[in-house]
Amino acid sequence: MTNCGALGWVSDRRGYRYQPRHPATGEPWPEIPPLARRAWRELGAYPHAAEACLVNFYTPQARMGLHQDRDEEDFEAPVVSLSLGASCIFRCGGTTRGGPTLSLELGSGDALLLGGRARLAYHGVARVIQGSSALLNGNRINLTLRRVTKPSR
Ligand SMILES: O=C(O)CCC(=O)C(=O)O
Ligand SMILES: [Mn+2]
Repeated sequence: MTNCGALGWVSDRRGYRYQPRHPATGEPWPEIPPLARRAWRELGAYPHAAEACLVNFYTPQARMGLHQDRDEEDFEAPVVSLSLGASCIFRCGGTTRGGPTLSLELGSGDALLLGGRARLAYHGVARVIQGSSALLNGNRINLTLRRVTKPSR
């Protein structure tokens, strides 16, 4: 729904891409909040900064289909995902579409890392759990932190 960080994930008629400015305002995205940067540093164990922090907003009815995060250049970098507000049922499978998945509940404050062999795992949000949190009026926010470009080593 929106982004912070050096690069934001946008979609329009031309497709999907990362870009440094908000498509409507032309402004740079706001900085990634310090607590989210700290989660990236401490959980990600990756020696370069996160460049993108996608902010997904889920109404109680919203879902996200199974997909891989593979529009980044460096799969050595993990994806760090932070959940806020309503809990959800998160599904995670292997690296091929259609394989078995496991379901886990993500609550407010939970962090999930897709890294190593799981970096390209298929994943998605099966549903938001109603009545699970007093925060955000039954809605859920997810922050997804990613390294987009390959660092020059
Ligand atoms: O909302 C979530 O927990 C997952 C979000 C996600 O997979 C994505 O934005 O690529
Ligand atoms: Mn994803």
